[in-house]
Amino acid sequence: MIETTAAETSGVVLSSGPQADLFSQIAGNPSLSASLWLNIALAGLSILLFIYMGRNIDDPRAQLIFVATMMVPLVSISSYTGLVSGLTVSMISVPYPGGGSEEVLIMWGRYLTWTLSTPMILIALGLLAGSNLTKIFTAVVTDIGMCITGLAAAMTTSSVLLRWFWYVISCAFFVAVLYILLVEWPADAEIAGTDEIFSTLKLLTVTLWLGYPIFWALGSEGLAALTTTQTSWAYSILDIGAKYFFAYLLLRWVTDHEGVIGNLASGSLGSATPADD
Ligand code: RET
Repeated sequence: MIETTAAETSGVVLSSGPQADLFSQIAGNPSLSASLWLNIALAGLSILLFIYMGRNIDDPRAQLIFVATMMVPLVSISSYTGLVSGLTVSMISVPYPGGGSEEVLIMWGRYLTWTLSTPMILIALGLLAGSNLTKIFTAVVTDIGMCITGLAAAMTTSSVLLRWFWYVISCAFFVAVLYILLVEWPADAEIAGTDEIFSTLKLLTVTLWLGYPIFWALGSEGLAALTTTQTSWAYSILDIGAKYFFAYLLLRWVTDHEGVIGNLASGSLGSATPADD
């Protein structure tokens, strides 16, 4: 008799090969699967809710904030579909600082899709703060640098030292992002009159974003103090706060204060020195 796996009997496996094996490995681990499916469900609900919330927004700058924020759950649902299907995960031989290496399931698709989702969060925050193009550009490119070098850290297997060197480079980019979030934009938001909501979102963002490099270091990509499933749950929970909850708070404020955003539009985005006149 030919043996069939749980995934095969459920009728979802149509092929065999490395990707199908990874898919079966994830599907066969209920907790790991749940950490991914929960985000697919929440991203789907967020998309529907945000479309509904944004239905009457007329001001172009408020619409731009909406589009950028809407992209966050849209990228997220794509990201988690890539992970759960086995497309954007690999078995990688991770070298550990104590010596030796281990073959572990690495969800590298996360780092790749953060390259698309995190700039959207920063664009929305920069627009909300009434910041100028220079600062928004700087935040976006240093953030992309952080994500791509984080991907390089996760995928480097040749040398433990170089793996962690990538990690340090990524952290350096992150410091630049934090500087803009903590120093530049709060000052802009004060002038723009959006400082109250900005400071709430800044606190949420900075606190949760700091969790990512911490869990990278503790997780299966770093020191392996946590298992792959625990690491995946850590990122999934951080994602719920940093994406859907963040986006909900921001969009709720924008729908209630469209006029404030509209008044910002005439001044800041085009000029090099925003709102200091
Ligand atoms: C990595 C590892 C290398 C060092 C640093 C990292 C930072 C990641 C961050 C991710 C934020 C992701 C979010 C996703 C939402 O879609 C790449 C983990 C600094 C801050 C908010």
